[in-house]
Amino acid sequence: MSPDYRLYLVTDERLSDEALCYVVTQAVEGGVTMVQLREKQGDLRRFIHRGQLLKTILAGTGVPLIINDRVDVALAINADGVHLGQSDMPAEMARELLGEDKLLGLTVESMAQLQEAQSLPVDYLGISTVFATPTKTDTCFEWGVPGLELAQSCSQLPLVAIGGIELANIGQVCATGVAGVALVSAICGAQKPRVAARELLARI
Ligand code: TZP
Ligand code: MG
Repeated sequence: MSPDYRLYLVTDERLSDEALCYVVTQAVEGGVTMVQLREKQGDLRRFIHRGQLLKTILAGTGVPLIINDRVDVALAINADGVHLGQSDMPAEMARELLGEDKLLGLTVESMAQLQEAQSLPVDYLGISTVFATPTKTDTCFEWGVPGLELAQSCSQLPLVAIGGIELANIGQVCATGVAGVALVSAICGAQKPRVAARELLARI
């Protein structure tokens, strides 16, 4: 069965362990189809610990757990996949280590990267960033909706759009035909993550 990328939650590392577990539990109840654990600042122990917490929460839900950046963490906790950036381990090496059964995603930040990625052994591409977002300020390019349409027409691989996506614009993003949308603040920052996820899903 092909993965369901439609509503892809990327976690906010500022959440405490308790808040992280709460958000993910609620978001899954609300219908998120994929969860990525994203930890940029903390140490490796913390990353692994939080990965184990989410593995427990997601067990039996059918929602895959993807680890951001780190193939070793994904292997250590037997997560369902890895999401790489352009400066992480090369996709070929990650695929070699992960085997064929794990999901592998790669962020692309330009048309050139999108085209280059078509021949890589990845399952999907993250299109970053669609809109400017305070959640990630070191981005170099905004695709916008027209850019997303162009990307979609050029890619054989499923695309997951990320950056500044919220209830107000998710409809126009999904209308481009992308396989999914990835969000941090629209769910992690919501008072009621379950309600937020449900409302977002309803617009997809
Ligand atoms: N990569 C590109 S934009 C982004 C990441 C991790 C953050 C998206 O966060 P938000 O809050 O959904 O705009
Ligand atoms: Mg990365």
